[in-house]
Amino acid sequence: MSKLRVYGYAKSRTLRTLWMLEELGIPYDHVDLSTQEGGTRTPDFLKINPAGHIPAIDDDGFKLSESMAINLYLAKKHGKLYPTTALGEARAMQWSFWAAHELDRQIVTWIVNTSSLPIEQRNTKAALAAREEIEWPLQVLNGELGKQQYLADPDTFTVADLNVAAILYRLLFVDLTGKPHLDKWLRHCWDRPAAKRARAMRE
Ligand SMILES: N[C@@H](CCC(=O)N[C@@H](CS)C(=O)NCC(=O)O)C(=O)O
Repeated sequence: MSKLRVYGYAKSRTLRTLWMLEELGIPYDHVDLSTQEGGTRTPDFLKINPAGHIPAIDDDGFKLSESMAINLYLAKKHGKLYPTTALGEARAMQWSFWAAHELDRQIVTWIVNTSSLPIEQRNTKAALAAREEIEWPLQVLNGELGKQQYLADPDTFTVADLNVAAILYRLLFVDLTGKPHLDKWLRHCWDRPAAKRARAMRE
């Protein structure tokens, strides 16, 4: 059986998969693939993920992409951070799909156009629209986390928390005053030793 291989550099959504792998403590090979200069569109990489995005994994011949799906799969396969009931599993999927749909692209658009890009390339209109779009989902999350400590299982950190907190990575550097439950939960999730090891790969 060959070692699991993860494709993608840590300064990308691959951070999410690296965090999960660090939580699981399983051996893996990291192919530090960048999105620059067509790195994700080479014939070799398109055999791993025909969609040409990172992260992607090759788990002994089983190829999978989409960060949320990869993490759900890995947690379930290795029996760690995976909810133990059908209800918990459903909630983990619910939160992962919700965050991917309502927050992922929007947060990237906001941050890229307010800080990452050179000033002359920033699109202020797009940044404002994205910031507006994430306000309600962030309020929803703050409200839920005021009722219970974690997302899928009220008392236990699971893949649901990892997936959503990973999508919110850039909010660690943003003032979350007014959303105290979200702020506390986000910092608590990223304070985990495995999360710190993953972060160290990009910071
Ligand atoms: N929904 C996907 C998004 C993946 C994605 O867009 N990855 C970016 C890097 S963060 C990428 O591969 N961009 C380069 C490309 O599309 O060629 C996921 O969550 O895995």
